[in-house]
Amino acid sequence: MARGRTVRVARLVVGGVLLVVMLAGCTRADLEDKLRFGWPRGATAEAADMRVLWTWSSVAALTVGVLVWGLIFWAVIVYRRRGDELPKQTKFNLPLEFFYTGVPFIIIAVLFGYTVATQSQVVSLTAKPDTQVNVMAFKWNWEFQYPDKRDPQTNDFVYTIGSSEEIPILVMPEQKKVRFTETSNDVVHSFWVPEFLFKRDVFPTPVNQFELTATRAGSYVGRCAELCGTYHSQMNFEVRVVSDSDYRRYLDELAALGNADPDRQAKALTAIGQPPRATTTYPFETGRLDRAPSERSSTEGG
Ligand SMILES: [Cu+2]
Repeated sequence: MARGRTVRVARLVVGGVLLVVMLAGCTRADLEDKLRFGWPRGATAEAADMRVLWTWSSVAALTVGVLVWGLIFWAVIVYRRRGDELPKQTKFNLPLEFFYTGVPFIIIAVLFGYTVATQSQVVSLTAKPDTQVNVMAFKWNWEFQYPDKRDPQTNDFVYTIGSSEEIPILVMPEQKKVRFTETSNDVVHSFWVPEFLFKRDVFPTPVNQFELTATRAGSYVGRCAELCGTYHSQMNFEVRVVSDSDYRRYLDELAALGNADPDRQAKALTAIGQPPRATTTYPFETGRLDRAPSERSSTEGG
């Protein structure tokens, strides 16, 4: 029996050493990135913060799981039925009951603490963000104002606005803290960029504010995530994450064109070498309810 135990201990030690050697090759960030447990690769720094919480919550859950499975199999194997005699019957075990009430409470308290810490980090506002975008939602489109730049003619902030023909495009700089300030002109909408793993309701009042740091240049579809009426499902926009210098040039172009130019969004995007129209979504067809039922059924399958 002593020999069996020695072999078991030796195996554990070798396994532990191998694990340490394997993990030593990774930095903590590498390791966390591998241990995603299904968490999507978000395009913001905030999405990465939330990923860390998810990773370590999953590790904690698996640790508890392995322990519980271990105890179950141990009990099943070690206390197999040995005969017809009933095992000793006990009523309660006070220390054990305190233990299995106390330990889960400690676990949820720790998880709760980390959740609150991550949440307040993700929604925190810095004293001085790198730039700001005002998001105005209305039935059923979006307007994006850039308070960093004014139209020299009117002295209003430069802005772009979506229409039935054009998807509104929110341009933001990469690797910069962007403060979003949301207001609605009518009902409650919700600003949602799925690849940012972030969503925030847009109220007529109070104003909602949050900050995001985009970590990957690219085009990301944005949607309204609050049922706001007939064309709610078509209330799409696009976020274009560009370099900081392109972002500044975009604002300069908007200011040069002026808020009166209806085609300024496409022109300013072209000027900074970006596709002039949205690439992730398209404007909805406004005329579809005007058509005869027979026409509708032929294109929409009934
Ligand atoms: Cu909406």
